[in-house]
Amino acid sequence: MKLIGSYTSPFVRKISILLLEKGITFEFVNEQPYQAENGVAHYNPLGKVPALVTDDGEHWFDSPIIASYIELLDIAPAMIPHEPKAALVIRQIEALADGIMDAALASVREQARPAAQQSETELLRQREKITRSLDHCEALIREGKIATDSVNLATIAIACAIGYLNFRRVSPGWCVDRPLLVKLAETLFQRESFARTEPPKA
Ligand SMILES: N[C@@H](CCC(=O)N[C@@H](CS)C(=O)NCC(=O)O)C(=O)O
Repeated sequence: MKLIGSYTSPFVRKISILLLEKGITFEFVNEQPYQAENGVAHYNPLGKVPALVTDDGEHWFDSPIIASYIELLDIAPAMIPHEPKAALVIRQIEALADGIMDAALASVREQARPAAQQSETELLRQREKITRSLDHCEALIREGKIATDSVNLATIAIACAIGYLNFRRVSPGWCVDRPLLVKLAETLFQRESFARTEPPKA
């Protein structure tokens, strides 16, 4: 199995962690989707990472679909519950975490443009998405819908989103007044799968 991705993408990190937690061996194919002449479109016509290529040559893309494919392999530990409604709850939290990643990535891309072309309105719009979504996560934990010490697709996705905020210094004050989210992130960051997939420092 080959995982096509970059070491800085939080979506790729989510998939790497699922594979590591399940002990599935894979080859990491390093591709930079934002660099000219990259080979990502060969695996995903959208030109985005992650993409997964199975030993049978199937191509899977978009991280939620890849997560579903990995779960279909039926290798313990389960990262998505079997019961359909419980699975949907986990998938919705994954979608929320992915949305935080999307908004953070959009902010990073906006800030990479020449200063005169950057839109404060757009940056604020993305920041508000992140703030609302983090507040929603904190509330979900407070209401007992997410346990800070459970390891599943939802908690992994949330921790990857927070790891990306830290890495790119987007919303640097995210931890203020969100003690439960801090606890969740600190718990998951201690796992070997997270340590092994930390984005490069520079
Ligand atoms: N919804 C996609 C988002 C993936 C995504 O946005 N990946 C970024 C890297 S972090 C990318 O490849 N961007 C390239 C582009 O948009 O052209 C997923 O969950 O896989």
